Amino acid sequence: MAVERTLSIVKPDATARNITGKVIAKLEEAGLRVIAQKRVRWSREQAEKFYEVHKERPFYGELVDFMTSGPIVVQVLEGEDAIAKNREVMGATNPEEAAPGTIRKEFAENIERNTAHGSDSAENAAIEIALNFSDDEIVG
Ligand code: FUP
Repeated sequence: MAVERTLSIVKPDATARNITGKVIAKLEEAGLRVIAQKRVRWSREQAEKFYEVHKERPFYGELVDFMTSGPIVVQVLEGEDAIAKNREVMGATNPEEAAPGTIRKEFAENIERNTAHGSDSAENAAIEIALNFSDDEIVG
């Protein structure tokens, strides 16, 4: 195991319901440290670029609509094995399949309005962090 960084997003369904603190508490309880954080609203261009890998998928347009429908909280998380740990505490993409106690099981509304994002690899984490934060915004 190594200390890693990953990009986390608390999505618009969570900001709308005023439960960002509850979501972030789950991350911290799992041993992840928030080393950068800001509440922003993405432009369409930002959301399209972030989810470019899903461009050909049928849900792409709706996903971009949703991610620009309200504010989000973007974060850099740091910790031992942070990428896998964050995905574990988020739970499966579809909340119906998510394990008990996970963020998506407890808070997600459905597969699209699923409360949290977490990078899926070290390569994507580096790309996604650079898309959302400058070096001087990551304060440890
Ligand atoms: P995850 O890594 O768990 O966030 O899942 P994916 O990268 O497969 O999907 C990214 C986002 O696309 C999901 F968080 C929600 C959305 N999505 C849908 O809206 N419908 C689907 O069938 C699959 C994903």
